[in-house]
Amino acid sequence: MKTNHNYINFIKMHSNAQRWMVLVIFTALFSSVNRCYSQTQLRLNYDTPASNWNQALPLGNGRLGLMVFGDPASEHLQLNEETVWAGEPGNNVPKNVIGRIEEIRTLLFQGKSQEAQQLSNLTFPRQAPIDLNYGMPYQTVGDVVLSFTGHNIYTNYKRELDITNAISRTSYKVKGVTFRRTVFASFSDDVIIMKLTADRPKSLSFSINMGSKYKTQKLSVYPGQLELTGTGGSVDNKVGKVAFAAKIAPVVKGGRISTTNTGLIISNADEVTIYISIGTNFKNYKDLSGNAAKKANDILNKAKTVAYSQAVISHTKKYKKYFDRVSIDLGDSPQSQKTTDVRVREFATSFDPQLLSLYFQFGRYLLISCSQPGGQPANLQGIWNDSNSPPWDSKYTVNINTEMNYWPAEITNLAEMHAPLFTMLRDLAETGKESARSMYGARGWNMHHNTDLWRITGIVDGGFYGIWPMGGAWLTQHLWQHYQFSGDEKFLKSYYPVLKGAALFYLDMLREEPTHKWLIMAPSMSPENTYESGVGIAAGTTMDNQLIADVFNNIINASKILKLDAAFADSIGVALKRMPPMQIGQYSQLQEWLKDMDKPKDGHRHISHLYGLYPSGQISPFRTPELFEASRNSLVYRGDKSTGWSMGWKVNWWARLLDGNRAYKLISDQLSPAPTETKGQNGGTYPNLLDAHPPFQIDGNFGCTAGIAEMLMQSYDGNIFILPALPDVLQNGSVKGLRAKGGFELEFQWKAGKLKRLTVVSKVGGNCRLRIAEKLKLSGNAVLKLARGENSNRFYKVEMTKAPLISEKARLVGLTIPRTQLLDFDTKTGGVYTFVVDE
Ligand code: FUC
Repeated sequence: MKTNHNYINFIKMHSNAQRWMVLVIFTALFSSVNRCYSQTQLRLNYDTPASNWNQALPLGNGRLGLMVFGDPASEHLQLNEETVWAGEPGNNVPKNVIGRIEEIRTLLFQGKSQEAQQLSNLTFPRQAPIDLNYGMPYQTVGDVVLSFTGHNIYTNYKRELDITNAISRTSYKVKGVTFRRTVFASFSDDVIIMKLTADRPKSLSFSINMGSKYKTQKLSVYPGQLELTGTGGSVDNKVGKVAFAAKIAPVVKGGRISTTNTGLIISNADEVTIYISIGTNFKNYKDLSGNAAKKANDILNKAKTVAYSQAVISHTKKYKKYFDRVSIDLGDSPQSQKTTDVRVREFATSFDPQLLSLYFQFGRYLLISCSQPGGQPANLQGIWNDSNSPPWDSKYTVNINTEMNYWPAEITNLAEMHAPLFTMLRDLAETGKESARSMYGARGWNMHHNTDLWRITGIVDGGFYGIWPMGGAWLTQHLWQHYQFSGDEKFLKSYYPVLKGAALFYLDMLREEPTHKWLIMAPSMSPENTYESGVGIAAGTTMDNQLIADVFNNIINASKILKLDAAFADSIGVALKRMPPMQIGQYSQLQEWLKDMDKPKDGHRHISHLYGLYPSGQISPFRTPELFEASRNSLVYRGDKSTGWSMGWKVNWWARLLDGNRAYKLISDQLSPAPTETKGQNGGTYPNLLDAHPPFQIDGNFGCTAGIAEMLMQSYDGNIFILPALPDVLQNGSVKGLRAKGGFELEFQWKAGKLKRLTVVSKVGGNCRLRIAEKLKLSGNAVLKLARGENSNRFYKVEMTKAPLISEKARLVGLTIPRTQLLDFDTKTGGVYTFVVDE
C-alpha cells in the first residue's frame, strides 16, 4: 500500500499538530474506501507461538482461566481457578486503634500533618504485624505441557483468539501434516476443552504432563487421567487452607493412552479431546468445607458425556448471549490484515480504527470471561495469573482498580457480569462492620483500599497507603449505577442495607473542621498521593467529599423510592448540606485537598479528585462550567503518559471533557507497546492486548473499553448525549447495543462526524431526553419536543453540585462548549424508536 507508506513516512517527519491534520485527511480518504477491506473478524492473530506469558492468549469462563501459548513442540496451558488464594477465612482488623485514630485526626485539625503521618505510620506499620495480615495473594493452579517429538520444525503457523466465539485456535504443518488445536473454557460445561486433530490418521503422538509451584502439591497418575492436588499458600498470620484438585483426562479416537510415573502418553491417535476440570473446597468466604476432588470429578464426568460438537455449540451460545449484544464499526484499513502484535507496534503511526473496535470488544470479552454471576469479581489480573505471589497480590485494590474493572459493565451491556461485585459487596457489608466498629467506633460498615477472597476490610500496606476508609463509598456507587441503568427496584431493595450501612458509617465519621466548620472525613487521603514529602494523610480531601456526597444522595434517593427510613434520610440531608463545596485553586485547578496545596508539576498517576468528573457525574460542562474548566486544567497539569489504568481513566475524563481528539491520543498512548520492564509507570499494551501497568494489570483494558463507549455516548447528566466526544479520525462508524441509564439501548450511525440514524429501544419506558448537535433535524416514529426543565425520567435525576469556592488567583477563561439541543420523547416499555437525520 503505497499511500500507507507515504502516510507513515509523513507522520514520522512531522509535528503532532501536522500529524493530526494528516490523520484527519487520511481518515476521510479511507472512509470512502472502507468497505474495500472485508470487515475483519474479531480476532487476535499471530504467526509465531507465544514465547512468554504476555504473548499467550487468555481464555476463561468466569471461574476457570487459562493462558494458551500455542507452541507446536511444547504446548503450554497455564491454569487458574478463581478461588485459589492463599490463606483462610478471617478479617485483618487491627485492635486498640480508636484512640490513635482520634489523635491523628486532632493533629490534622491542628495542621500538624507531618506528626499525623508519623503517628499513622507508627500505628500501622508498612509490613503486616505478626498477628495480622495485609491480604492474601491470588495464586496459580499449575501448568499443563503437551510435548510433541519432532514438532520443532514447522511451517504455515497460525495462532488466534476468536473473541466472537471465545475460542483459541492454533495450526501448523509438520512433514506435510496439518495439525490443529482448538481450546475453550466452556461456559456451559465448566471445564476446559482442547481438541487436537491432524489431517492424516494416526498422526497424534505426544505426552501430557502437569505441574505446579506449590510446596504442598501432589501429582497422581491414573489410567487415562492425571490429577494435581495442592493447597494455597500460608502468608502472614494465615495458614493456607484452600484445597484444589485439577484433573486432566484425554479422550482419544484411534491410537492409545498409556501412563508413565509422571504423565500420560498418547500414541498414534487420529483425534484427541482433552478435558481439564478444577475443583476447590471453597464454598464462600467463611466456609471451606467443600470437596475439591469430588467437585472436579463430578464436573469432569458430566462434561465427558457431552459430544464435542455439542459442547462447542452450547459454549458459544452461552457466551454470545452476552457478547453479541454490542457491535461496533469504527472503520477499517489495510492494517487489520496484519498480525495483532504488529498492529499494536504500529498503532501510533498508522490508521487502524479496526484495532480500536477489536480492543473495545476484547475488553468486553475479558469481562465476560472473568466475571460470571455466582463467581468472584475480577481481581487485578481478572483471573489470569501464573504466580503464587503476583504483583500487589492480584487482590482487589478498591481505590480505583476494582471499580475500573466494572466501568464497562453497564454501558457496554454486560450488566450480568457486574453481579460478582455486588455479591462481594454484600459480604463486605458484613465483614466491614468489624472495622467500622473496632477501628472507628462507628455504625455501619467500611473497608480500606484493599480486599481479597476473605473480604478483609482492615488496613493494608500500613499507615500511608492504607489510611483510606473510603472503599465502601466508592464500591457502593456500582449498586446505584446498576439500579439506574436497569431500573430494577427489587435489586435496589435487596441491596438497600448495603447502601444504608455505608451511609451510616460516614454519618458517624464526619467531624466539624476548625476553619470553615464544614463536616469532613478524617483521617483519610487522596489515594496514594502526597502534598508534602512522604505525607498523604489528610482531612476532607476533595475525593472524599465527592464520594460521601454520592453515598448520601444515593441513600436519600433510595429511601424515597423504597419508602423507607424517612427520618434517617433527613438526618443524612442535614449532614450533606454542611459538607464542603469543591474548590478551584490558585492555578485554576480543581483542588485535590481542602487547602490549596496542589502542585502544577505533580504528575501522579492517581487524579482522585477528578472522580467527580468521571465516574461520578458531579461535574458537567453544562451545569458546572467552572468546575469543568478547573478539572480540565488539573488533567492537563498531570500529563498523559502513565500507568495503563491511569491512561484508561484519562480516556474517560477526556471523553467527559468533550475532547474526542485528546481521548483518542490517550488511547494511542495506551495502545503503544508495553515496555520490557516489569515495573514502573510507563504503561502500554502487551502483544496479547492485555494492559501493562506494567506489569500486566487488567484494569487498563476495562478502563479504556469504557472510555471508548464514553466517547460515543454519555448518560450521566440528565440526558443521553449522542457522540459527545467523537475524535476527528473516527469520521464514520456505527454502534449497536450501548446502554444508557433508564434501560435504553441505543443503535446509531454517523457519517462525516455527524449523526445519521438513531434507534432507541426502551426497556422500562419513560421520557427519553436526547442531547445531539445543535443543527441536526431528526424525524422518526416518535414526536420530539424541545426539552424544558428537569428530565421527568426518574433515572435521570441530577443532584445539585454546590457552587465552587474559587481562589482569587484562579484565572478561568470560560471554555467553549459545543452547541447542542435537548429533545424529549415519550417511550413505552418495549418500544423501538427510530430516527433519521434529515439532510
Ligand atoms: C494502586 C495503584 C498502583 C497499582 C496498585 C495495584 O495502588 O496506585 O499503581 O495499580 O493499585
